[in-house]
Amino acid sequence: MQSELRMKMLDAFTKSGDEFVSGQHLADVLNCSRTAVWKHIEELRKEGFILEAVKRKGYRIIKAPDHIGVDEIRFGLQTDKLGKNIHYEESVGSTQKIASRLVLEGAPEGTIVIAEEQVAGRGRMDRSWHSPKYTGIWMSVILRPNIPPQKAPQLTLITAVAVVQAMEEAGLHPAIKWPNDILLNGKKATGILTELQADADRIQAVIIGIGINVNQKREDYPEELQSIATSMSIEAGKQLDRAQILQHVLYHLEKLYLLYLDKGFQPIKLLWESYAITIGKKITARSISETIHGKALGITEDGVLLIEDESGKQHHIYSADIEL
Ligand code: BT5
Repeated sequence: MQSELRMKMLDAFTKSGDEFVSGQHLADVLNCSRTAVWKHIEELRKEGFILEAVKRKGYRIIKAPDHIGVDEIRFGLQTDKLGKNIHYEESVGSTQKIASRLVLEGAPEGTIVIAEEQVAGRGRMDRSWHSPKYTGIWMSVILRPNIPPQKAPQLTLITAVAVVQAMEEAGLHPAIKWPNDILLNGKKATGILTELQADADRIQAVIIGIGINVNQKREDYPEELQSIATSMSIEAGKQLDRAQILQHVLYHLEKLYLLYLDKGFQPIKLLWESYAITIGKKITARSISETIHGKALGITEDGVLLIEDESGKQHHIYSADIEL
């Protein structure tokens, strides 16, 4: 919509306060037909406005879009480093791609890339991640830990604990499914993708991609995801404040990351295991090269999953999809 029309429309709604604005009044203000008014209203809806339309009364705005711009993230953020440098975009392919570029340009540790929408959001192994506008937290966090590359998977587990803690603050009861899924009520509500830029023995940067489904409604998911995905809002039964959840995630992630750098993985491992649904259960782990059935015993110091098969043999699983 042209910005002038948009301004006129928003002014008309502002003036009317809680009252409805009739379609005819909007048509007069915008100097267009009633059909064109309806189209403009639909555009506002797509931009994230929540509108009420009542026959013979007209329209009113219930809520302006819930944006998570730089100001919304910064105001109230309780961290020293994470999120102090924010790269915000309305729409991107993938925040991971932007973060990789920023790493090469020397972005400091703690830089975050955040987008309202991803049109080519990525999961592991080139899978896609559904990231519709104004509904979730689509974020990449740049860390520069001084650890060997093989320890990087631990950062996925640290991040999972941080997201779980932030979800608990919203009154929910999440569980972790190794390595990178957070489930609410048995369905996936968050995915984590950890990518590395490293030399043979030194990490340049770790880019942690976090996708949290916050305010999606069930019908917002494509059919193939409806039975396996959920959002915080679906489970909480109300709309949630994305900026606040994001701040909580950064707060917990920073605390856990500092604990990890100071004391190693052991304290995080204990926390992680307390939230993991996989441990002690019979599971199937599918990777590109093999499929293993057995009992999940736990994770190792490096964050590797240990499975014991029927013959009593133990397997170290570095990367796989888990079925319970
Ligand atoms: C993941 O991969 O779960 C990692 C997702 C990471 C997303 C973040 S968003 C910010 C950053 N920028 C990016 O481009 N990515 C990161 P994986 O375990 O491979 O799971 C992918 C599978 O989850 C897909 O094949 C679908 O089946 C399912 N899926 C896709 N979108 C989903 C969604 N919004 N909610 C729940 N499940 C989804």
